Amino acid sequence: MTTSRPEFLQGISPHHGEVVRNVLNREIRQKLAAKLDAMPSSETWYADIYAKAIYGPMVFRDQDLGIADTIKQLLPEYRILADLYLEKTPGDDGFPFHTDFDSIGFMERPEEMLTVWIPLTPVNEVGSGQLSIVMEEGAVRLSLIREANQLHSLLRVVDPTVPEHPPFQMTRQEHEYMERTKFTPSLDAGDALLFCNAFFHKSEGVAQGKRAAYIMRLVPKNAKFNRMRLLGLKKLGQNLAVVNELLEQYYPDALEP
Ligand SMILES: O=C(O)CCC(=O)C(=O)O
Repeated sequence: MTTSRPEFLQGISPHHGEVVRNVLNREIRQKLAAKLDAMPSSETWYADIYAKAIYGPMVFRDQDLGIADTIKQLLPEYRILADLYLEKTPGDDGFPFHTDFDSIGFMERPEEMLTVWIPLTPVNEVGSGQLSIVMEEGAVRLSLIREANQLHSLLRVVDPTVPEHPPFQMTRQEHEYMERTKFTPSLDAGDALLFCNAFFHKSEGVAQGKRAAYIMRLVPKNAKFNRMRLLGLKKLGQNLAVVNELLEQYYPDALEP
């Protein structure tokens, strides 16, 4: 676990920036890698920026991997909603600083979504494809502005009477501030970095070989979902496997013809 946690951060997100060691042991990692290797890359824009990207392999549901049980013990107050697999090679750009509201804007409180990022190859030095997150209060405030901006745009997808607003943009100074203050943990294969998706994060470069990461998106068990924004994401074709499941579960009437 990481040490000092400012009170404001604790208040917004109890797990942001936590590192948990050896969440997936070698045997599970090997089984997981074999499954993911056998699956084709998804047809998403993720696949344009990674050597291989599988959006929603849903392998956390496989009994023989036991991932859901592991997470249940680690984070009993959460439920796993989705997963993602990314392979990154030296030529890939990866993601610059971002938050994930475009795909998870369906939550009443999107900042509560928790990512469990598990490298399947060690990421313990520069050039190994680490993940950086930012925990400074200023950056968190900026991220919440971005959240408001993206959720506004998502409402507009369904309700054209919502007026247009210029897209969120980061200044050079804000970008430099994040680079200066980012936290880039050293992780072994199977360790996990926990972070809330409302907080800025970015993928660092890979100098050689391949970096593989298995990523899960979790929500508090009592999370509430927003009907209109779910419909907005459905209209945009974003994160459809999860969006359709949530609509069926919480707003089945919205799917009636
Ligand atoms: O693994 C990466 O390169 C990026 C992961 C990421 O941005 C995310 O999980 O939201």
